[in-house]
Amino acid sequence: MDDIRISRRGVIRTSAGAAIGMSLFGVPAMRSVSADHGPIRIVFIQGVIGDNFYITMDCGAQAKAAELGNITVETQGPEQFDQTLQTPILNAVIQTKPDAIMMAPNDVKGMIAPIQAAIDAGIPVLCVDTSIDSDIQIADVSTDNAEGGRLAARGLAEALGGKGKVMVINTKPGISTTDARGAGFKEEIANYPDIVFVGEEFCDNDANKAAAIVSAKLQSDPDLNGIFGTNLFSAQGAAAGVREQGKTGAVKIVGFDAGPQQVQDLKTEVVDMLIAQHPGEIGEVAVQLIHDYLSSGKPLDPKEYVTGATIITRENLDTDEAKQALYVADCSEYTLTGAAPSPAATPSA
Ligand code: T6T
Repeated sequence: MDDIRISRRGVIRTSAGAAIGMSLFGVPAMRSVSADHGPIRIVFIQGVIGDNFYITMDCGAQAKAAELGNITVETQGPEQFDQTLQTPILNAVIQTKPDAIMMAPNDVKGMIAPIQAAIDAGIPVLCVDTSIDSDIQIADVSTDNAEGGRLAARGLAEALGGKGKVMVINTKPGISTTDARGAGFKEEIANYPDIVFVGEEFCDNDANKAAAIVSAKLQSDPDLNGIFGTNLFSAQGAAAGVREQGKTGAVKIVGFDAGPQQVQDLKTEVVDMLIAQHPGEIGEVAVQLIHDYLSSGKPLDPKEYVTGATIITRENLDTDEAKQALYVADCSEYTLTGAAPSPAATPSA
């Protein structure tokens, strides 16, 4: 497997064989603190509530707001990853006229008009994690999800010794992040001639549905021996399905994210590799950028920022680096990383 880092200017591939257990992309740097701004009220609308990924992101946002001073972050989100639930929340938030909104839109197309309504009301919107098919937002901050998908394919191929039958369990179409991970995975897995890709199935971001899909698939296709779960719930469900079918170890799983149950699944050898995003960094960088935007009155340039990810395996689980990448259940477990905004790679990089 390649050792991959995504630098400020793009993807750098170095020697093969060293990626597992390494921090991948995003190089945190300290950012200077300025207090010469009036009070700033930010509302953070999560993709879904109760997800350790967004909980950790909130902790990063709160920690950065406290560091900068005179900034409040109020957090809420829909009960499910569903644009019909997220839109009324955004509409209600617009009525309260915050200084800015940071949000993880539930759908690339369906959330454009609701976000436009916020902008029309004079409220700047910054997209965190997920995005929309538009450039009306002041900026985007996210993991390089396509590269994450490619990385998952290489990890799964390595776990399978380059030979097998694999599938993807995804959330639902229209979510920018998981769409990109699925696409990156499919693109990369095609480079392995002895690995058969049998398809992608969608679980609606529901771990129980993911488990049912995987159980059924293992019964109908007993040769299936590799699964990529594109996010926390997909991967958690895939692991449950494999466990239910008594196929622990025989079926290899690579999962995106690093929630508590996923870490447990890694320890009990149901899962082989996790790609932990750095949601705390996303929250920190988002608050910094909103602060910069409101303080300067100038458009953010560039508009796309990328944060890092860390590969976690049983081999490196006990290292400080891996422990720091695990998602938290509440903010008492969170420490400010000091990550600075890192522009996404440009095509010319
Ligand atoms: O994987 C994250 C996030 O990046 C994605 O957009 C939605 O799912 C998660 O929140 C994990 O559940």
